[in-house]
Amino acid sequence: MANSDTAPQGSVRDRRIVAAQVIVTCPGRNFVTLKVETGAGVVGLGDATLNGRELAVAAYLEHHVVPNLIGRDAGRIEDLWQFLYKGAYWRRGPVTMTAIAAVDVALWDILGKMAGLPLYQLLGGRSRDGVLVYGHASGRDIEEASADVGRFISLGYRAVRAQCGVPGLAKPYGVTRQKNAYEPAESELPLETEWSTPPYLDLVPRLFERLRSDHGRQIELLHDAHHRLTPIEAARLARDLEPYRLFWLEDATPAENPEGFELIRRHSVTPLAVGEVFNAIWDCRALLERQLIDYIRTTIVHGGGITHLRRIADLAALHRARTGFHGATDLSPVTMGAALHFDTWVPNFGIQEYMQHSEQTLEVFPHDYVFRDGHLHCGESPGHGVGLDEKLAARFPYSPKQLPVARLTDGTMWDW
Ligand code: GCO
Ligand code: MG
Repeated sequence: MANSDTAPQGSVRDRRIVAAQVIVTCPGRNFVTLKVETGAGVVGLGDATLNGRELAVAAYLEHHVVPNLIGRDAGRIEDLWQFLYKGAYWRRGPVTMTAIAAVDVALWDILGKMAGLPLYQLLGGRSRDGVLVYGHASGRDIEEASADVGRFISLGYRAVRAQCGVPGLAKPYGVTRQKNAYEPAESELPLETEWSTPPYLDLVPRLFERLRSDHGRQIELLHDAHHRLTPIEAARLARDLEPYRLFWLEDATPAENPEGFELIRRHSVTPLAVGEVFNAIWDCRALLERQLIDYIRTTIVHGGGITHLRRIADLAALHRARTGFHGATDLSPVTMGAALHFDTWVPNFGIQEYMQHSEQTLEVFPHDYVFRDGHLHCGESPGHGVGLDEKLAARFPYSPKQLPVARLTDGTMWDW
């Protein structure tokens, strides 16, 4: 049954899955990749990286998913998705949904390669010429952050996220401490960072006032509050930011409680983005149906792959919300490649986050997407267009790293 409609074993059309392998590599940061191979020798790749919890997904794949894949028809993408989702009995959750996403993306990659078509073509074809992206600017103070926004503008970016150090707080979120781009997972045990809301609420409107005065009103500006505020604090920030016309304010308050977003909406028209920590349509449902957000951040790798993201994007479209996929460096180039094909097709596209990977990472994952004039362009090669140099990957073994935690100045655990 599972394999009844595939061609004879070993023929060029043999879609049976004959091998699936989990590859963990750390070219500067950890990535987990699933490689699936068919009887005809077609290979598909899926990203399975869950920052700080990489080996949990690797083990879930190795022990609980891969044995179920062998012998099945790689062309039955939908059925395999339903099998992995419903068949586990234990539904949803970041580990499970990331593992399902890895399989799903690998199978779409295989389908594209078998058809000789880029993934966006399989989804329904091109809806736009390029994908608008936003880069990550930051600074230890307003001065530095504004200079960094200027640097992104000079590189051609049309949208920039800006984060800034908060007076009196060491190790603020989103501000780079090395000369490289900001990378949150730096240490084997979580880095303890400090948080205090009042100086932050005082600073952020001043930051954006300065950015508008230095860079004008053309550039799109974004900000990530990273789940730190209570609903009423978030409402105040969203209202105070209105004069500076943000593209979005992200994760203004933890999203487990949709009522919090009702409170923000009551006070402000600043567009809101949420969902990078969601993993299923059920997490997105209340916020979308109650018209409480404008952009949905849930992306392919943590949201069950392309098959499930199509459903989330369609639900968002009903409420005139648009996609704004998470694209931090802890999502591998495989996710970026797949996301760019999805972004190229999806009718209700908003923006794509683009936090550039290091040179070392990009060497391990050869890819065909390119940045031009503030946009990323997916390539035309069959599938999602991202590969893995396994020899090079093997030179960078797994290195345990966790995300930081945040505490209030009196030591109370807070949301990081
Ligand atoms: C973003 C995110 C990231 C996350 C990271 C966690 O908007 O890019 O908030 O920086 O913190 O992806 O692993
Ligand atoms: Mg974020």
